[in-house]
Amino acid sequence: MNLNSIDTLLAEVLAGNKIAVANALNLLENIRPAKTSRIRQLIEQLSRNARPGRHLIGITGPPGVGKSTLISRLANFYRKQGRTVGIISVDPSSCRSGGALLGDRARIIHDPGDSGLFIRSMAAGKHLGGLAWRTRHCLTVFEAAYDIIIIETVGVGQSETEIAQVVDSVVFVVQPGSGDALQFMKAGIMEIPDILVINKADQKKLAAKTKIDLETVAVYSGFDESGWQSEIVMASALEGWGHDQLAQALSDHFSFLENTCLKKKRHLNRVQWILMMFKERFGMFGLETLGGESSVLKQIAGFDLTNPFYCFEKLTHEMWTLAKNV
Ligand SMILES: Nc1nc2c(ncn2[C@@H]2O[C@H](COP(=O)(O)OP(=O)(O)OP(=O)(O)O)[C@@H](O)[C@H]2O)c(=O)[nH]1
Ligand SMILES: [Mg+2]
Repeated sequence: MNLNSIDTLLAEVLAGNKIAVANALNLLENIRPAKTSRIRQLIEQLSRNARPGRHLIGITGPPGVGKSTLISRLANFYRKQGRTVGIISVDPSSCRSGGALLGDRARIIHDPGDSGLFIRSMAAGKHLGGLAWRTRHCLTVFEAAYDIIIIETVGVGQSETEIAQVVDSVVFVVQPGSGDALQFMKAGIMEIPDILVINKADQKKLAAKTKIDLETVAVYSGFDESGWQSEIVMASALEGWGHDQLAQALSDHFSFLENTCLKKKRHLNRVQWILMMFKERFGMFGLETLGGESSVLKQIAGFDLTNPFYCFEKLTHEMWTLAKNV
C-alpha cells in the first residue's frame, strides 16, 4: 500500500486504518512549506468525506480532576456500542519543548490492539487554551475516520470558550469542593458549559454539596442562546460509574443540536479556524487592512468553506490588493 499517494491515504483513513491515520496526522502537523500542497489536497478531500453522524466532544476542566480517567471510561462505553473513537489530548506542559509529551496518553487506559480507538497527544503550541489551528487541521482526519471525537484540554475560564469554537458539545469536569470554577461561572467570566460533570463523586458528601452549588448557577443562568439548559452529571471514573449518564447527556445534547443549530455551529467554527490561520500569518496588519476582525469574519462567513485554504487564499489576495492601493 502506497500511503504517499493522497488517494490511497484518504481511502485508508476513511477505512480507519490506524497507520494511515497516524501518517495523515504527521503530514498535517508538518510545517515545511514543501508539504503545503499535499496538506491542502488532503484537507480538502478529508473535509468532503467527514462522517455524517460524527460527534465532536470537548472535555475540559482544571488539572487532575480526572478528565483522562473519565475519557477512558467513556471511550470504552462507546466501543462496546460498536462506535469508533478518536481522542486528541492537548498537552499544555509541552509548550516549551514544542513536542507533545506522552503523559496524558499514558493515562488514558485502552487496548492498543483495538482498531476502532485511536489516541493522539498534541502540543498546545503558543495559543491560549492550546487549540492551535494545526489541531484543527488534524481534526479533519478524525472527522473522516471516527464516529466519536473527544478532545481533552486543561484549564478554567478561557479553555471552554475556546474549545466551544472547535467542538459540538462542551463538557466541563470539576471535582467536589472545587470553588474556582463555580466562582468563575457566577461572575460570568466562564461560560456555562453544555454539560457539567462532578467527577470523584465517590467523595459523596462533598459531591452532593458541590452539585447544589452548581445547580444554583446553572438554573440562574437559564438556557443558553441556543435554548439548551446545561445538565449536571455525577460520576466516579475511578469506581466506574456515571460515564453512561454522561454519554446519555451527550447524546441528548447532540440530538438537540441536530434539531436546532448544528449546521450553523459547525459553519461558525470553520469561520474561526480560517480567521485563526489568517491572524497567525498576517497579524494586525492583515486584520486592519481588511477593515478589522469583524469585517474579516463577515467576509469569511460568505465563502464556501469546504476548503479552508481556498478561503485563506481569497482573503490573502483581497488583503494584498487593498494594501497595494493604499
Ligand atoms: N477518587 C477518585 N479519584 C479519581 C477519579 N478519577 C480520577 N481520579 C484520580 O485523579 C488523578 C488524576 O486523574 P486524571 O484522569 O489523570 O486527571 P486529568 O484531569 O486528566 O489530569 P490532567 O490531564 O493532568 O489535568 C489520578 O490519580 C486518578 O486516579 C474518581 O472518580 N475518584
Ligand atoms: Mg488528563
